[in-house]
Amino acid sequence: MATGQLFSRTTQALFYNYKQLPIQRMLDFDFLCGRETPSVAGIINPGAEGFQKLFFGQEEIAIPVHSTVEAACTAHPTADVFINFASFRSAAASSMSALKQPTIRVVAIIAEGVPESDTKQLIAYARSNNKVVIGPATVGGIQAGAFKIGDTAGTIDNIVQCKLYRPGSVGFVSKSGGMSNELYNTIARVTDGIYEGIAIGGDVFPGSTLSDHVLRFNNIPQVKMMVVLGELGGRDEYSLVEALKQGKVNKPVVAWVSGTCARLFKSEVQFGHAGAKSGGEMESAQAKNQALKDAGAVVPTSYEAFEAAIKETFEKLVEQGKITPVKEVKPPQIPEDLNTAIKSGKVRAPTHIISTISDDRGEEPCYAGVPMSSIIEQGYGVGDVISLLWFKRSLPRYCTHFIEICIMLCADHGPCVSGAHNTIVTARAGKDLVSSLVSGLLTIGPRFGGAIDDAARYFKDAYDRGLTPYEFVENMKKKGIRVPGIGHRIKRGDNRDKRVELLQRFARTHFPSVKYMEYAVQVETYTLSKANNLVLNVDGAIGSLFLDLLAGSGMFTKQEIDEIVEIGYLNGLFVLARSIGLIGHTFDQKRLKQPLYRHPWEDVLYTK
Ligand code: Q5B
Repeated sequence: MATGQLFSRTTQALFYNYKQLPIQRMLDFDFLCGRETPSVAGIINPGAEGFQKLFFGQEEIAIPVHSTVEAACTAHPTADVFINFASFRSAAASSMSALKQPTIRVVAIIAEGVPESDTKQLIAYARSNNKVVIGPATVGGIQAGAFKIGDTAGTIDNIVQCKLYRPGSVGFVSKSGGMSNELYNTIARVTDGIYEGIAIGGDVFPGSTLSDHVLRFNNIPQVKMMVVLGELGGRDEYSLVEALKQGKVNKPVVAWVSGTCARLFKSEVQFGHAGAKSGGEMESAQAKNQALKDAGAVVPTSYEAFEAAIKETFEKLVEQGKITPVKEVKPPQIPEDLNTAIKSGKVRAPTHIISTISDDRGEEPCYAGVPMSSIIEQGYGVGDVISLLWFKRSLPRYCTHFIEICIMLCADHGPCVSGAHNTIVTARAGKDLVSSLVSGLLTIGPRFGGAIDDAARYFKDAYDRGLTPYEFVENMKKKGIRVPGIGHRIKRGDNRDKRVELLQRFARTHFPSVKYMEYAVQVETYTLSKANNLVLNVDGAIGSLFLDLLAGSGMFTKQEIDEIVEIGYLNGLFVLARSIGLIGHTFDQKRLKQPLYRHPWEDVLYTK
């Protein structure tokens, strides 16, 4: 692998699996470094295509999403790094298909737990095709001021703290991703910073080794010294020892192998990484530190002394004139995400919607402030829920019972009424439940079922103004308006609507006052004297009785009653109730496997 640079300020990657946070962190890093192009050219999200919106500095950009590795590589032939955020189950297969693409040069595998046999195949393929694998089980790597893999180096604050937004003179390689963050900090404190940092991952078989990267750093002119952090277990460090002994590395190497404490344990110890277990003596941290020291690396006596050793080595190079410490630059400020800024109280933003009836943000949803558990535990019914969500208050039981009676009585009125007919025809045309339902609901209006509000408006106005039924009906006639709530296609003076009788009986027994209903009955008496079909219908009964409920319950002010009537709440009762029947008709037709409806010619008058 030892050719040199893996990345540059123009390197672009393909990102496998849509993970919003690490991609956004890469783009924020780009902005911090003053890159002109985003480092993520495309996203591969198996089975999905399109675009993902992300921020590049202050601007939103749309990054193309591809469903396969092949499609992404064809679309972005200059993107040569493949960042694989697949799970351990699919990481090997997707990494192999990336390695097989001629455009891909570097593959970083983040997943832990990739089967070792799969990793070995990836390594063999990569080596024979002159490609580089970083990982598995890695956070990735970073070239300061140029390119960053996924979550490497953590938050923007940490990246700024570690001066990773501009290149320094130190090449750093570590097994551990977590510890590399620690070392980025240490190196920034005592040197002019990182040029490139790689975490090779903690697996027994890493895709690329410590010595692979040290030898590569040795070929990069900007890297003046190397820092290596190994760990107990495995023999990877010995290939570095060999390289040092053979004189293949001519820049200073400061190294430490962690895990010296393993000797304090009586039995074999497995640390966090799969590869980090104390095996034989050769694999101990002590043996590896000694071997590195003997081969010429600067090896401190403890991890605590690591920082001082790095500092000393760096200062020596500066004294020798081999390093001219880089000039400090001030990185740009990354715009803070609105949500983060709001959370921290730094900014405020106007809301776009106001809602007063329900809230699902807490532990349980609330209807008008009443938690769902109270609604269930206290045995609330549908009438109570309607009173909370429509009227924003708990109404007395007789009121909520009345609402429930309205719902039950209006749930259906057979297949021949306008709504049911439409629903049946729609269901028979093969349409779905929602289409069949709304097709029926759309017939609800001033003639069919939707006369409740107007009935309430006109009866209230006439009663409150003290009009006699005669004056009221004749005034309406003069204006050419049919009295809402009066008249029915099949009900007659001698065949009254049972539903109306039931509602009236309930109200007479439970309501404190039924003055509006009695007025409607007087209107009916007058209209029946004109024609036998002009009965008080179910809309008229509900409209007048709801006026009595609002006025008699003592739960509403006069203004609130006017507003309810004005806005028109009451048709909602019919809409809600009849939805039950219309849904039933849809299921009925589907269950009966009814064919497409066609109206018979004989039932149409064809005329010119
Ligand atoms: N005339 C309901 O009419 C209907 C008059 C009137 C003065 C009136 C009609 C009407 C007001 C709206 C209303 C709700 C269209 C009805 C419902 C739910 C349902 C349905 C179901 C269910 C019926 C004959 C003569 C004419 C008219 C006069 C009629 N209504 N005058 N005020 N209100 N009502 N809708 O039978 O002199 O001959 O020209 O619009 O309250 O929808 O079961 O089916 O649960 O599903 O077609 O119950 O009353 O009568 O149009 O032949 O009129 O009476 O001016 O006089 P019809 P028409 P003239 S409940």
